[in-house]
Amino acid sequence: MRKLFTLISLLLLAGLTRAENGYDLWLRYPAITDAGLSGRYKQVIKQLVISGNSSVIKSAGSELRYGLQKMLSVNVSANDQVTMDGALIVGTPKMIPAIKTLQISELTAVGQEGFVIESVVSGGRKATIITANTDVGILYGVFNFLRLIQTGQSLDHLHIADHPKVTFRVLDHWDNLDGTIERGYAGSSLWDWQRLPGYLDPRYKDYARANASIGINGVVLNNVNAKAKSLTRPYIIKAAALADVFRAYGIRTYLTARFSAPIELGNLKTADPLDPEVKKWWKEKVDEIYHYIPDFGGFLVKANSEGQPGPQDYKRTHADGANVLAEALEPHGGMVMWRAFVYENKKGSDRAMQAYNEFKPLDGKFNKNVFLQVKYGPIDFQPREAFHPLFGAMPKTPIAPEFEITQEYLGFASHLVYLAPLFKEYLQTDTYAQGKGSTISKITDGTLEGHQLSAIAGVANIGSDINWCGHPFGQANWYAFGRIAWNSGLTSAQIAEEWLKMTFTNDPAFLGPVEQMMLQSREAAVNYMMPLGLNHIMNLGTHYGPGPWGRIPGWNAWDYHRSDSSGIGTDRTLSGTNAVSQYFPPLDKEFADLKTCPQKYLLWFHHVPWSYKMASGQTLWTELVNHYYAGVDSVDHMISIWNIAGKKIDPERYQDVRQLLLQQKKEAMWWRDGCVLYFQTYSKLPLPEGLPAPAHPLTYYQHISFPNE
Ligand code: GCW
Repeated sequence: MRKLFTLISLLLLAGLTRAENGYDLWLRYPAITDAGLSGRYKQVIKQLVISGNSSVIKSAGSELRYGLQKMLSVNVSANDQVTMDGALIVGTPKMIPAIKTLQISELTAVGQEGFVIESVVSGGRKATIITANTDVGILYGVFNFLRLIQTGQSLDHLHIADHPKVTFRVLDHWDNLDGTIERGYAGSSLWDWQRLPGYLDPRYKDYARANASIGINGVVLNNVNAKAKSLTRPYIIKAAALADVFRAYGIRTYLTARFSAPIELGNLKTADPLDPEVKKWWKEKVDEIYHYIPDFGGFLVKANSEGQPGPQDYKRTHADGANVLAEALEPHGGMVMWRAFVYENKKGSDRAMQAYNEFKPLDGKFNKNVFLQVKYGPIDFQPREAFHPLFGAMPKTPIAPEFEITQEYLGFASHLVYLAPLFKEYLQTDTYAQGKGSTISKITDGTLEGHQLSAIAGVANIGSDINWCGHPFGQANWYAFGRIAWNSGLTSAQIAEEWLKMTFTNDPAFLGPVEQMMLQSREAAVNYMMPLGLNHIMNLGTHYGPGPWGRIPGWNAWDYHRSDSSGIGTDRTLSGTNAVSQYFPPLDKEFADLKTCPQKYLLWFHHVPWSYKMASGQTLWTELVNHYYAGVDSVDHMISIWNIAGKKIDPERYQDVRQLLLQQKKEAMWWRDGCVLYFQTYSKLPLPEGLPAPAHPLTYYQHISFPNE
């Protein structure tokens, strides 16, 4: 009888619990089942004292109550007096006298967005305070406090003071007004332009919560390949409705600006940035936007790149172009994020050099509210590139690095590739711009060149899929971008662990192995796709799957790998394009010398003989092939980890990831076998001993078609 009862209640429970579909991201707040731990937490949270009326404080309060309710089943009602031990006091010193009395000295250092969380004694009673100078600081403090509980940390003797190192931490959406997303692999756009502004999808708020929880404070709503229509009044009003939702989470809204909008919308004859009518048009357009979106963040602009209009159409410079927008935005406190992603697809020119050549002479010519937004590498979000030589080369211009969170070149939403190691690899890179220690991280946060304002951007991987990102582990990249934008000193392992705990479970039998799996995943992808500095050898049309043999009008993968009977790789030394000269000493020489060039950049900077002896003592050919095989082996390893550790979580997400890993394995082999067989047609060398031969001839791999091609 009792057994039957248990069975029935279990079935009922199963019916009531929603299947895990990933929608809740890292904000699941599962109930804490360890009675001892939850008991200790409850001692600290017997009472909630929160004060402030702003929408941001309301967001903080409701998140706090929601999280505590779900994790600890405590229904703390807010009141304004501390009446017992175990109060959680939340607010700025201005709003809460009890906090003011404490005179928290750390508050001076945490600035406009930082917070302090501290265990204190207030009026003779034990309490915990979450305080800040501003309401948004409180919101970030609340998310941090909840994270302590989510990740199983102690709430006793807290003494945390934290603040972001970068001013503008922005997600760039490449969302089109028709609902499609350029390079988006997680469904269609979240923004329902048709039903905005009247209908506000509840997901807008959940999206804002997720962003605020990791400190993202800006979102660009639309694609850099922009339509002027997004600047028409109806669309401004739609954007304003989104901005109203995001504002309550400390997020400012930005738009992309199509440079020819004065012609397309204003019926002007020109978009020449020095034309007085054009200046007037932008000024009035910007004033109009601020009427509807008073805290509008500004414009992100792609100009004179891949067919987009720009100032060069009128023989003006990028600085002239950026400044006309900057002048219009400045009185309102808005920014311009001007992209440095430019290249002309001309034979004989080295694409990796163009942005530097075009922008470096403009240093010092941009208005003070302009950022130059620079991709991490000079080609295009490849699995690994040499870093962009513009970092450090324009000390008078604040530079915002641009990362791709969406996996355009890293297996879309099918491959598990944890990107924190990639983000960090670039931020830690030393440019030597002002001697040793001139890291991209210091250029980004403004400390190296003495800029007050700083910015960082990530191209979003978010869409309408139920789990937001397509691949359950794609969420980790969104999470990691925010955390690293906040503090680039966090390690990839720390971030992975936090995310895993909050997203899945605190079970160490899951955490240890799965964290390892994540940490090796980016190098695995580099290995099976483009090792040793190879780049741009994917299928040229889809950016999916291998295509070192690829040719489409205007494009030739060979231009990137340059294989011939003598060797492989692009000579960017003095005997080649001399791109090495764009780097600061000693890097220029280090990269130029085959012996000192870091192996990971080898084929980026050099054309290397197949028989060249590598540091390992093996020939280049052997080592290249070994990298490809090691890449596939790593995916095998990831699968074996997941097969065991993955069982520690819910069956839905376990199966989801398992299926995707199996697909990744198949495609890693497609990459490996296709590339090795193709390069073998040049090297004419046998596979290193002991490696299994590909299952099919080269033509088989060359003809694997990809849906939607
Ligand atoms: O990576 C390339 C993409 C384009 C993209 C462009 C850019 C938005 O293939 O789809 O366009 O970069 O960054 O502007």
